[in-house]
This record gives sequence, structure tokens and C-alpha cells, in this order.
Amino acid sequence: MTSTPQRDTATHCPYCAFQCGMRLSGPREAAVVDGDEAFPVNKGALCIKGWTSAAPLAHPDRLLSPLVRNGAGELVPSTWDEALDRMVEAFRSARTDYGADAVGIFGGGSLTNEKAYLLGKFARVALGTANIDYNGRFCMSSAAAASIRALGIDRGLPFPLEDIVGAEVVLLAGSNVAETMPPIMQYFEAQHASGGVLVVSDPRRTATAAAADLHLRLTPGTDAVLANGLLHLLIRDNLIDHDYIRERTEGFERVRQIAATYWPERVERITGIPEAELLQTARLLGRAKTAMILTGRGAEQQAQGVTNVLSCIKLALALGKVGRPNSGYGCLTGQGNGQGGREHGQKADQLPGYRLIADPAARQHVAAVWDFPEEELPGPGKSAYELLDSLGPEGGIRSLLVLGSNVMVSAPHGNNIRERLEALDFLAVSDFFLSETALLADVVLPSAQWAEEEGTMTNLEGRVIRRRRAYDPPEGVLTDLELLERLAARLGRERWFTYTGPEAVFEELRAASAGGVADYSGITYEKIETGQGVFWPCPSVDHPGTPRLFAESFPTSSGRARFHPVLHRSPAEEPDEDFPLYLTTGRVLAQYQSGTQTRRIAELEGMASEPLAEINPTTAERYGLSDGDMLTLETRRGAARVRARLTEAIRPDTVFTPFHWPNEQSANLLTNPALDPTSRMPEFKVCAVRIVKE
Ligand SMILES: Nc1nc2c(c(=O)[nH]1)N[C@H]1C(S)=C(S)[C@@H](COP(=O)(O)OP(=O)(O)OC[C@H]3O[C@@H](n4cnc5c(=O)[nH]c(N)nc54)[C@H](O)[C@@H]3O)O[C@H]1N2
Ligand SMILES: Nc1nc2c(c(=O)[nH]1)N[C@H]1C(S)=C(S)[C@@H](COP(=O)(O)OP(=O)(O)OC[C@H]3O[C@@H](n4cnc5c(=O)[nH]c(N)nc54)[C@H](O)[C@@H]3O)O[C@H]1N2
Ligand code: SF4
Ligand SMILES: [Mo]
Repeated sequence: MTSTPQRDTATHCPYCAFQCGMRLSGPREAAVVDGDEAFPVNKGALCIKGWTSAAPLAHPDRLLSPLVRNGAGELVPSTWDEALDRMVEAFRSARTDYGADAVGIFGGGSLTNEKAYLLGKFARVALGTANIDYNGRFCMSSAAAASIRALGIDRGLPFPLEDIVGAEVVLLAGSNVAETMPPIMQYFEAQHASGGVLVVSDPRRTATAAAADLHLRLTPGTDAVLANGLLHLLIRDNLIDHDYIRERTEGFERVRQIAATYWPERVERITGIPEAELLQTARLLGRAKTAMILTGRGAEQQAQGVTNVLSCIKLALALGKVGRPNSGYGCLTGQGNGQGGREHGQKADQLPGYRLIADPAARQHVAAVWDFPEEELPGPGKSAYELLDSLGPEGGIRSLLVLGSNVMVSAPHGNNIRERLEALDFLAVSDFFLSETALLADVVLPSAQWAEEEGTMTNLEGRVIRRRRAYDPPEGVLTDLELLERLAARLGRERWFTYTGPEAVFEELRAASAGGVADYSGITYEKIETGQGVFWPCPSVDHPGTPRLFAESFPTSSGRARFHPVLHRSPAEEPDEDFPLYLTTGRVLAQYQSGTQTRRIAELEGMASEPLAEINPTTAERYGLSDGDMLTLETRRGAARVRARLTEAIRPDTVFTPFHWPNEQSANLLTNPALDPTSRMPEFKVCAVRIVKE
């Protein structure tokens, strides 16, 4: 693998939404990573994944040519011409035989804005299919849906991270940031140093909960009950902000009636949180001049994820905190470009600029920018799990391109996902490595990695930043943008897919997003360079960008924030005689997502080489389990083999296992695909499980 000569490039980590600034130097084979002290978000700090992030660039497993499945059923190296011809042939015949919607696209939140945008355009203009969605649906979609409904806009954090430092109280609902974005801890440490208090709700005493002043060890799936219970106490003790509620919100009365039914004894019974801790939390929040509520996947990845987040938002609204300094509600977005990836059209219901594909004005605007007939743009398609569940003759999607996701490991109800993928007539996967999903493909396309491409990413604050190319891609490897351009040309759509490079794609994205909710029209590559990023919305070139939202009003039809009168529900599946424990899933520090990248890095494997199921010692005793024993976790959908890790940190009624591993170790063989009715988020965080000792 050749590499361009050594140079020092300022770019950002390929992994999470914190998008730490880093400097990359040395040749690709021995690339050296350093934290970028000039970047104001991480201020030079990186986590272990960031420090080791250059290892995949020259990894021996790296794909360096396309692969195609031969007559004997093996994946063998091929030319690009052959791989692309096979794809075009498969897409054409699916379309001819079954209609345009028989071709599906599955994208990802790790793609740059340019790639996410072009993938959306590719689906609608080159393929004419409605069926495109992406893995962000499995991530922050419940928070996104709730924020749009209550606040009129979904920008994960509507304020910069530095606002955390000045918050007197922060309630962190279902997030383990000490492991999932460690450099954020410097903000909580500074908050603590200036007298601030951190409260964490989590069924486990995580590293984050251990660093907090108060840990609410709630029963999985009871976040809405907790939020309603806190609101009950705030109303009872007159700690809500009546002026704010009157002047800036609507719909409080119904919410007050609902909160009245969440009296403390009831809340304690359902959540398991002692009444004294509920009262302590309510008082902390109610008496603070500045207070913030932040949610992570713990509260969001549930079949009632939207209800949970709406309940957190109404707490922040009743406290009068949304739009005030060092205060408000925010969602901690997860993937590298989880924010930008949900704004520019790779979602089933969406066009660029966070426009809705069903909205006639949005269609006209984007069709005009694309110079494409509006009536030929498809309508809304299927959401991520529903799309995957529709693969094969029954569901009707016969051909699929996966670009930037490893659904075999990360989608819920893994046994069904495997069956559905196998029922396809044709599967193409673009990745850097032969992921578990790529192993099932008919065509595998080797993609350039983060340090080999130019583009923009939007971090968890809504700050648009530059990803910079330090190396040319290895010979034989294309960027995803080049792949889409070549495919479109072969599909006879060259006219709409000819760009001089990523910046030209961004220029078109600017125009397509102009006037939309996520307005990038005033952002340029140059402006990002000079300002350490630009916060959207940024509607004109002379506009400085918008670090803080909601100071004056909300982007709703009335200008007011909306309270939603929502009642909690039980999780879709509750423990019973056969499956007596809760199962919850999530992450560990040293592995990232489906692990395609991080399971190949020796240093990270040394820290976490297999899934450890966290089990309370009292529970373990019932099953005769000792620390380190192998066991099988079983749910109604499947079984997974994991090693026991006994710890007092977890509730006795709950088992936690991380989802970074494939095959018989996969947590997603167990998880429940029950979907939130609004966001279509699966219930990754709660189902019923039993332990079988080996
Ligand atoms: N190391 C590492 N970092 C990552 C990632 C990674 O894979 N590895 N992925 C990135 C991505 S895409 C994301 S989305 C973020 C996710 O970041 P987080 O949201 O911090 O991660 P999770 O571990 O999924 O879930 C957080 C916590 O929710 C708790 N939880 C489980 N059930 C419930 C519940 O019912 N209620 C509440 N309140 N809490 C519950 C879990 O015990 C867990 O500690 O991390 C990002 N950063
Ligand atoms: N049980 C359980 N399941 C979960 C979760 C959970 O908490 N519990 N969390 C969910 C969440 S929040 C998320 S975000 C998903 C993530 O799950 P996935 O979508 O599987 O995420 P990744 O492992 O990041 O997959 C990205 C894949 O694309 C490749 N890739 C990365 N960047 C690019 C690129 O630019 N181009 C191309 N062509 N390929 C690229 C990587 O090598 C990798 O194989 O998992 C979800 N699944
Ligand atoms: S916190 Fe996220 S962005 Fe920063 S180094 Fe770790 S994985 Fe990379
Ligand atoms: Mo995520």
C-alpha cells in the first residue's frame, strides 16, 4: 500500500459525535495521531479510540479491490468495472421486474455531509426509489422526533458544550459519557469545580454515575415515569416558572393534570428510585438558576423513546430553562456525523436541509436545485428496521446497497436480519473491511477511510467542521462520492452526478438546504477553516452561525414551545416467569459500534476482547454463577454466549451486555424490534431475558 509523503494534517477523529480535533502526521503505515489543542471542543484531549484511530488505515485486512461472489459462492477480487456492472445490472432488473422501490439503500451516520447528501440524491434521482434510510434511526431518532414536536427543531445540543460548565444542575438521563465520549468529562469536571451538581439516571452505576453527585438507579424503561414524577414534585412545591410557562409555551394545563397522577410513592414503586432521591433531584432542579437536562441512548432507545424525551423536555420547559443561558434540553448525538447525517436526505421521509419529502414546497425547492422534475421524486419510504424487515420477496425490496453500516451486528432481532439479508436477490456493501454484513454480499466495494477524504461533519453541538485528507486512498480504492458518481453514470444519470470534488457537492448542498430548517447556505469550506467550525442555521455568507437557539422564540407555528401530555407505557416486553430479568444493552469504552474498525486494533482488543455480561452478585448466586463463567442469555428471539462479570454496579433485576461483537456473541440476537410509533426506534434498551448456566 503506497502512501503520500508525510505531512501534518488537522482533522477530526473518525468515530463519535464529539469529533475531537486531531493532528495526523507520518506515512499511512505509521501514522501518528495527536490531540489538536487548538480545537475548542476537545482542547487536545482524545479517548483511547481516538489515539488508536490511525491503525485501520494500513491494516492488513483492509479491502483494496472490489470483491464479487463467483459461481462457487465465494467472494473473489474483481475489477471496478465488473463490480459496478453487476450492481447496475441487479438494480436495473429489480426495478424492471418489481418497480423502483424494490431497490433499497441503507446509509449511516458516520458519512460526511457530502456523502449523506449525495446518497439521498442518488436514491431519489439515480434509482428513483423511496426506500432509503440509515442507522441513525437506531440512534437519536427518538430525541429528534421529540425535539421537533416540542421545540420545532432538532439540533442535538441547541447550545455549545461550554454552556455545561455554567449549569448549576445537570440531569443526564441514560448516558454513559465517561465511556462513550470521555473528553466531555472535562466540561463536567469544570462544572463541578464551580459548584455545579451532576445527577445521572441509569440502571447501572457506570463510570459516569460514579462521577456524579447523585445516581438514580432506575428500573429499565421507566424514564417517563421518573420525569413525570419530578414534575409532580416541582408543581407540588411550586418550583416551576409560571411566567415562562405563560409567555413562552403552550399546552401546560393537560401536562399538569397528568403530572398530578405521578405521586412519589407510585413513582418509587415503578422506577425503584427512593422517594428521598426523587425529592432531592426535584429540589436541586427547581432551586437552580441554571439547569440542563441531557438525554443519551438509555432514555431514547425504547419503544416509548419519544415519550421519554418529551417528558424530559417538559421538565426543562416547566423549569423555564429552555433558551436561557447555561440551561435547557439537549440530546447527546452519538455517531461521528450523527447530526449532519440526519439533515441532508438519507432519511426515508426527508430531503436536504431537514425538509420533508412529503411537503410540496420542499419538493419544489429541491427539484429546482437539482434541475430534476419534481413529479419524478419519490415520496416517503420505509424506516430502517421496517426497510430491513422488508428485504426479500415478501417485503418487496429485492436489491440493497449498504453504505456505512454493519446491520448484521447492530440491527435488532439479528436472526431475522440474517434471514432477510439472505432473502435478497442482490446485496452490495461498501466498507473498509469485510464486515459481517459484507460477508453476505454479492458485491463488496472498498471505500476510502476518513483520513483519505475531504468533507464536512456536523458535531453534537451543530458545529460544522472540516474532515481533511492526509493521504490519497490506496490504489484501487474509491471514495464513496466517486462510487456514487460512477454508479449514477452507469445508470444513465451522469448529468446529475458530475462534480469536481467534495466541495462542489457541498456547494450544491448549501443551495438545497437554503431556507430549510438545517440551513447551511451561509457555510463555506473557507469559513469553517477560519472559525473552528460554523453552527447551523447559517442562512447567509455574512451570517456568523447560531451557537444558541431559542433565546427569543421557538421555530414552531406559534413561536412557543409545546408541552405534550404523554403517559408512560410499560416496555413492550416485561420480565415474567420464563424470562425473569431485564436485559439492557450498550457500549464499552474500548469498542466502537459493530466493531468493524475497533475489533481489529490490538490495543483495544487488549482492553475489551469479548462481551462481558454485567450481573449483580445476588442474581448470580441464584444461578450458581461465578465471575468469569460462560453463560447463555436467552430471549424470545435468540441466544447469545457471553462471560459473566459480577458487579454490584447493576440492579439485581437487570443484565447488561455490550453489542460490539458478532455471531453467537451478538447482543442483537436477543433484542426486541418493537418500534416507537413516531420515531420507529427499536427497543434496544429493554427486553426480558433469562440466564442459562453452562
Ligand atoms: N466507546 C464507545 N463510544 C461511543 C460509541 C461506541 O460504540 N463505543 N458509540 C457512539 C454512539 S453512535 C452513540 S449513540 C453514543 C451512545 O452513548 P450512550 O448513550 O452514553 O451509550 P449507551 O451505552 O448505549 O447507553 C447509555 C446508558 O444507558 C443506560 N440505560 C440502559 N437502559 C436504560 C433505561 O431504561 N433508562 C436509562 N435512563 N438508562 C438506561 C445503560 O446502562 C448505559 O449506561 O456513544 C458514542 N460513543
Ligand atoms: N443492542 C444494541 N444495538 C444497537 C445499539 C445499542 O445501544 N444496543 N445502538 C445503535 C446505535 S446508537 C447505532 S448508531 C448503531 C450503529 O451501528 P452500525 O450502523 O453497524 O455502526 P458502525 O459499526 O459504525 O457501522 C459502520 C460500518 O460502516 C463502515 N464505515 C464507517 N464509515 C464509513 C464510510 O465513510 N464509508 C463506508 N463505505 N463505510 C464506512 C464501518 O467500517 C462499519 O462496518 O447501532 C445500533 N445498535
Ligand atoms: S471521544 Fe469520540 S471523537 Fe473523541 S477521540 Fe474518542 S471516539 Fe474520537
Ligand atoms: Mo448511535
